Order: sequence, then structure tokens, then C-alpha cells
Amino acid sequence: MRTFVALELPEAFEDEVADLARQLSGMVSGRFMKRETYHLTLAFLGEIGEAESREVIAALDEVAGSCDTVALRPESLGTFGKPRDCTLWLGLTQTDELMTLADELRTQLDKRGIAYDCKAFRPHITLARRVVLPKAPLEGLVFPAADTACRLTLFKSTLSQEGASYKPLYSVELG
Ligand code: 3AM
Repeated sequence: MRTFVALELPEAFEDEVADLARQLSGMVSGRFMKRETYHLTLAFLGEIGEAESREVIAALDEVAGSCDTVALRPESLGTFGKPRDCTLWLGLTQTDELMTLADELRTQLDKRGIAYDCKAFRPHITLARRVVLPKAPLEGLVFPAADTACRLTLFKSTLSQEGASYKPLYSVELG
């Protein structure tokens, strides 16, 4: 199964992210993510089997035992890809606590021989894909207020023509 580890978002924060996405949907064209897909990826694992998923669960338990809840501080919009076909995301401030959490998770995965995508961690919440950006800057947007993430989850990702759907397989509470 195709998997990744992410922070789940508090409901009030999700509401405000959805509000931001609504504002953006009047300014750019693209495939906006459904609200229930919002998350903050810490490590993309790709295909894993049963035995590996047990190791990932052990890694999450270990992380939860040593890491506190983390602040989510919306900072700016950002993109991956080309301006006429990009992924549009809400970037979060790289606080020490958030970067330490991602480091700790990756250390625990390394210890158990679990491979993951090693690109540098850039905390973000994906809002839309296949986005065509306008030439003019995106202005007048209301960003979500800062909040706190408390739950770390292993997700299964299923790809289909309608886009990916994500199912939580195992969660731990931080702190
Ligand atoms: O959290 P976001 O939406 O940025 O883009 C995929 C999504 O990230 C990313 O993992 C999350 C859940 O699917 N993803 C998919 N394939 C990936 C890969 N090969 C990947 N990240 C890194 N490497």
C-alpha cells in the first residue's frame, strides 16, 4: 500500500484553510483539494507491506513519547512546479518544534530501516493541484490563525481519476 505520515489538522484550522481555498478558487483555476484531504506531510513512505507498517507504527509510538504538540503558523502561499501547471500550498513557519518533530520521525524511521522521500522538509498544506497562476499577485487574502497540531497519523493513499483519497491507518496523540 502507498503510505505517508502526516500531522492531522484541528477542525477550526481546517475550516480556515477551507476559507482560504475558497478565496483562492475565485482567483486561480485548478483542482482544489477536498477539505477532508488537508494534512501536513512529514514523510512520504510510498509502497510498504504489513511488516513495514508495524515498524512505522512503532516509530510513531516512539515519536509520540518524546515530542510535544506543535504550533501551526501559516506564513505564505507557495508553489511546486511551473506557474501554468503547479501545486499551490499554504506554507507554515519552520518553527524549531515542527522541524524537530519531522527530524525525530525521520530518525525513528531510519532506525527501523523504513525508506522515505528524503527531500528537505518544507512544511505546507496542499490546497490545489494543476493550478494556473494569474500574472497579477494574489492579494487581499485572509490567512488562517495559528493553531496547534496534536495528532500524528499514518495514512494510506489511494489514487484514482478523481484524485487521491487518504485513509488514516494508525494515529498517536503528541505530548
Ligand atoms: O502533503 P502533500 O499534498 O504535499 O504530493 C503528495 C502528498 O503531499 C506526496 O505525499 C503526500 C501524500 O500523497 N507525494 C506523493 N508522491 C511523492 C513522492 N514520490 C510524494 N512526496 C514525495 N515523493
